[in-house]
Amino acid sequence: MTRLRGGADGDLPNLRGGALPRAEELASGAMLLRGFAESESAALVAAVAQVAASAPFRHMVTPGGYQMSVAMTNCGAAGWITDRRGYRYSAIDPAIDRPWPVMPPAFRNLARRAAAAAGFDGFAPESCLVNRYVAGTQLSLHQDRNERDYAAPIVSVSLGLPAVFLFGGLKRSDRPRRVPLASGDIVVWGGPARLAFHGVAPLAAGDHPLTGGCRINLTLRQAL
Ligand code: MD3
Ligand code: FE
Repeated sequence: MTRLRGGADGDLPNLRGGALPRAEELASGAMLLRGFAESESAALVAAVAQVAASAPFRHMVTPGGYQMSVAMTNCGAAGWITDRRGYRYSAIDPAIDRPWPVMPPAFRNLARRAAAAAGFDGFAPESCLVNRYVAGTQLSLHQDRNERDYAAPIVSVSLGLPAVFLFGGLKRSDRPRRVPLASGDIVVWGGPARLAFHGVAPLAAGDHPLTGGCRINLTLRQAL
């Protein structure tokens, strides 16, 4: 168990006489940084609202014809999309036929610091997918394979209602671990974990001071 700088209360003592563990290696290359984004979370949620004012959240359709229960939008030079033609990155938001909104510098800077804290220096994401979950929304097990270079990690930031993240193995049939994620938590997914199957269990209803009845997840990627 290691402790990293960056957590809002990373240096506070606790009743066990030590420091709270703020960083946990979930698997080789997968580092959970609890509370890493806590102190900036309100600013991040405000920036998401700005992005969504230009590129509204929408429920995309999978190649198989199913509408996703997760609502999505993007910012940055490229955004992840799906439709009947497949999964891919696009510089244009197909809903409005315009480029995605600029990535807020706070997103890029936070992702760079988190990646560095997990051992990945020089992370420079040009794409941020914003996922919005309400009660009952889930994301079924999948791999992220639409990026050009699997050597770059993916940085994910959880905001608002807590979720149970499902972290599987390199085969779909590997039984996933259940990892609770709270607002302000960041996970850096690199190394062998980069191609692990993963998903999100159905969101429990709740009311969070930052986001009300939803959970927002940012995934920052070097996609191009
Ligand atoms: C593990 N999003 O957008 S983020 C996705 O909470 C996605 O919205 C989830 O999976 C969410 O593709 C999970 C955590 C995450 C992202 C990418 C990964 C975990 C990952 C790539 C490889 C392994
Ligand atoms: Fe994913």
